[in-house]
Amino acid sequence: MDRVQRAHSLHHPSEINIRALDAGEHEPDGADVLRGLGARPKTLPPKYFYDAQGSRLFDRITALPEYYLTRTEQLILADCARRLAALVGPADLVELGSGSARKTRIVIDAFLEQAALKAPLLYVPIDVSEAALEESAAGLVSAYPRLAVSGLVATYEAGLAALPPRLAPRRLMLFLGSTIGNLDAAESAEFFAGVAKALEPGDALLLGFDLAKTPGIIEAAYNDAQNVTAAFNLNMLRHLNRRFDGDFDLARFQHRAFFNAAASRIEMHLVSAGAQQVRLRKLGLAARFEAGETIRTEISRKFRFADMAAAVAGHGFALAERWSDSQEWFALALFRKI
Ligand code: SAH
Ligand code: AVI
Repeated sequence: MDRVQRAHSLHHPSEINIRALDAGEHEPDGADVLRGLGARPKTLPPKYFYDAQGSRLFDRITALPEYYLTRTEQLILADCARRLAALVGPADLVELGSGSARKTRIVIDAFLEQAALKAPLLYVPIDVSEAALEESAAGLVSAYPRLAVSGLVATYEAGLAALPPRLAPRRLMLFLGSTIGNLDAAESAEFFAGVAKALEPGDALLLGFDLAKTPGIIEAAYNDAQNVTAAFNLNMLRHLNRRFDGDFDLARFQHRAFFNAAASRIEMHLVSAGAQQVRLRKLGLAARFEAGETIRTEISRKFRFADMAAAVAGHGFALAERWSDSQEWFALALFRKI
């Protein structure tokens, strides 16, 4: 059986269609957890932040005074959306890691305004968080009568391999929020290869990414005064406990986030408060921790524009336009598939 046959429909009001896909053909659920906790140093994939509570916590992060990323990207989008729609022309919108899709509304508004667009506008959100996808899709169709939402609860890879048929002449792929920074160089290369495969010549990719800046500004964004980022980090353990019948004691791990200048990235870790053993029964795993040992739960890379442009160009894209804020803290780049 292939992935599409295994997919099941979650929802069927007329304008919403949401399908849940298996993570992939290659791996059983949790194989990446086993690999990460078996490695030295220990790591866990950031996708496990995003159960329903994790998506809510991320939403709270985006409103924090220290977390400049979301509001900066939102300002840039508000400035460039009309030009973006004019450059791309009538297109289906496909968004990877769509989350609440709040910023996406600015893009949707601009594409709905296009005189040439024949309704409906197709929006394909792809996200591992079923709760975030359900909530954002319901909000979008009630706000936009001319929008058809065809969502996929899936990893990027599985979602890209199962896109619905096109309605418009072009496809615009959106990857916002600097979520690209949560992938390391090898994962990014694989990601861009998957995006390139899902696009035809003339299609477009809009990428939002955080730019390198004074480390203190970046570190503050991941160490907020209200400890919401700490709660977000620790929530990954709660999610793993529920999903894999585990016994992580959240009181025995601490949030740590710092800027690794050599790698130009934030690293988020969970630090073990003492020597302990943790079990994830559904995975048959017993992991030992020494006092002070950490699990790296996330990297968040901070880029130079030219490096990102070159990395994407290497996958058969040409840079069509770039936008930034007045402080050059965050960038949006529009690429056209060659
Ligand atoms: N694009 C939104 C949300 C960013 S948070 C914004 O800019 O604010 C990252 C989103 O990506 C979350 O909603 C999370 O559930 C999703 N995500 C993380 N890893 C994923 C993966 N491997 N595949 C698909 N979605 C993923
Ligand atoms: C989703 N991603 C881009 C966020 C980031 O900034 O790397 C996730 C996050 N982690 C801590 N705060 C926010």
